[in-house]
Amino acid sequence: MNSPYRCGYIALVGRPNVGKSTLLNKLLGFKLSITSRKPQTTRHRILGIKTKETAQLVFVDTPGIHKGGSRALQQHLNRAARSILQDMNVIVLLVEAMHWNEEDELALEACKQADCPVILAINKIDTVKEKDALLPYIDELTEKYEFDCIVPISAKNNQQLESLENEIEKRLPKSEPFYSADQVTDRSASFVAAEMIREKLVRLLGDELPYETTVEIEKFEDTNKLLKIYAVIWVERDNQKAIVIGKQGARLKQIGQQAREELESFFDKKVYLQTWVKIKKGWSDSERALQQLGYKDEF
Ligand SMILES: Nc1nc2c(ncn2[C@@H]2O[C@H](COP(=O)(O)OP(=O)(O)OP(=O)(O)O)[C@@H](O)[C@H]2O)c(=O)[nH]1
Ligand SMILES: [Mg+2]
Repeated sequence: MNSPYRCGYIALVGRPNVGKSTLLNKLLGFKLSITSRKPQTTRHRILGIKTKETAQLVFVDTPGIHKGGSRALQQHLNRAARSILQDMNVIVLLVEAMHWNEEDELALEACKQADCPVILAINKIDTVKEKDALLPYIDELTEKYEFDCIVPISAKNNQQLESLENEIEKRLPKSEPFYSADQVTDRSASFVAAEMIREKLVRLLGDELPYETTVEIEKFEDTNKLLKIYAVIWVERDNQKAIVIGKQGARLKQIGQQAREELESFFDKKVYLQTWVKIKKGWSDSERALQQLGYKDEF
């Protein structure tokens, strides 16, 4: 009863697509960070704050650590994921059951450089048909580093998430909460809105649309009864614009509808959403354009 309050920062780290953002949303109990089947979905650091009676857990979802390409955006994402690790109280290194590769190795190397406990969470255990195969895999990972503990989980199916949360919580420092109990993220409402729209783009367009798409909120008006959101979807080329808009605007309409539903659920309010598609040539390769779109001032 009398145990002191705990509070601290917990980084969710790992290669792209292992389920970091899915795990964050499940731990929080609501959808904050966007997820998709495509690797490199998360592009920005985002805090998810969970306030409980015993502790405040400040989760940090990070872009997946991957083999760096030459493009400015990709390099920026790798740097971002690494720099986040410096000020953490606990790191959760997320890997996928039965699939360890070079990029996991990179993520592990980044964790080793940080000066805090590292919990290994082995995700997607629901996909392992032969449960016996998991034990030798765990043994193999144990050899790689002295992890503080290892918890096999399924973020998707809510398996073992409570154990993981307990392991995290008991490693947090004794401290008063950093954030007020009603704050769920450090990000603005318009950031969340832009991300939810981007998720629909990634999910609905899949491989048709390359990496060079981003969303900017031009206006965000919160009236008594209605949220009015005006968004621009930036692409690099004419043909990409046509893909996003679709035949007679069908694609864009679908994106808008799905995003609006999600936004209404997140903000618990009616949403009016207006979207435009515009072309900005070569933004993902240009340092200046990255800055303009908010990729450069976060760390
Ligand atoms: N079967 C299964 N799939 C999962 C599980 N957790 C996440 N996924 C799926 O894995 C894919 C990637 O999930 P994300 O949460 O977007 O992964 P991420 O690590 O945040 O990816 P990046 O942001 O690209 O680094 C999605 O299709 C998820 O539905 C799980 O426990 N089991
Ligand atoms: Mg993610």
